[in-house]
Amino acid sequence: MQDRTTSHVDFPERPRPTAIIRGAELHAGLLSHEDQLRMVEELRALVAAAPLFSPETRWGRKMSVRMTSAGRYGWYSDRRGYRYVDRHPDGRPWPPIPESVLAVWRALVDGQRDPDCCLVNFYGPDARMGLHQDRDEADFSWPVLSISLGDDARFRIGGTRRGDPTESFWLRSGDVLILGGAARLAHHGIDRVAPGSSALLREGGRINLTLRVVD
Ligand code: MD3
Ligand code: FE
Repeated sequence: MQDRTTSHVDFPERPRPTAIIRGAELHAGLLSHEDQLRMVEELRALVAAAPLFSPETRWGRKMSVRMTSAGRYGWYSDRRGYRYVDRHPDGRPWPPIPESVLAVWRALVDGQRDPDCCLVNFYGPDARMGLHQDRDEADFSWPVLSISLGDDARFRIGGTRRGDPTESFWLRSGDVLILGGAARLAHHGIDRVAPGSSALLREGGRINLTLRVVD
């Protein structure tokens, strides 16, 4: 196996995916341990400025994943539905997207535009995310980029239609996934996390960052 890790999230050339699964481009192990530690430090400051909260679904159920955001927009959900909003529920604007996170987007995504939103999902041992599509954004020609940190997670991806067959694989700490093209509208979710599989986060759990262009 070629060593694809690097220590300062500045890649000498465009990294190539290690696998493409149903159109999803997996960059397994792209972020070195040092990259991940630096990112977690920046995320601790982010969460201090924009605390994690548990969104409610439109059916009034609390999601098991805790969330917050950074950037011009953050993702929000309550009984009125899912939407992007320009501030945290506490009324403060979302903090800026951390530089270490922007560096990954700039290295892997074509086009001269930075993302509008960095959604931060935190998974405790019992958190899951049901199969869904991401379609609250205006322009599906921009990919979504996802970064996994902490415990391993069983990721499931299907097709554009809800009944399409699905395939599962593990997302591990330091993995980056890019969802573009037909995969941009694929159904996907997290079946479960594997508690204790990573020592990156002292408190345990899993963080997933998703970077999106919103409007
Ligand atoms: C496929 N997050 O935040 S990341 C989400 O691990 C979300 O927290 C999951 O689904 C998580 O909406 C999965 C991988 C991912 C992210 C966005 C996608 C897969 C995607 C958008 C379109 C298709
Ligand atoms: Fe999603």
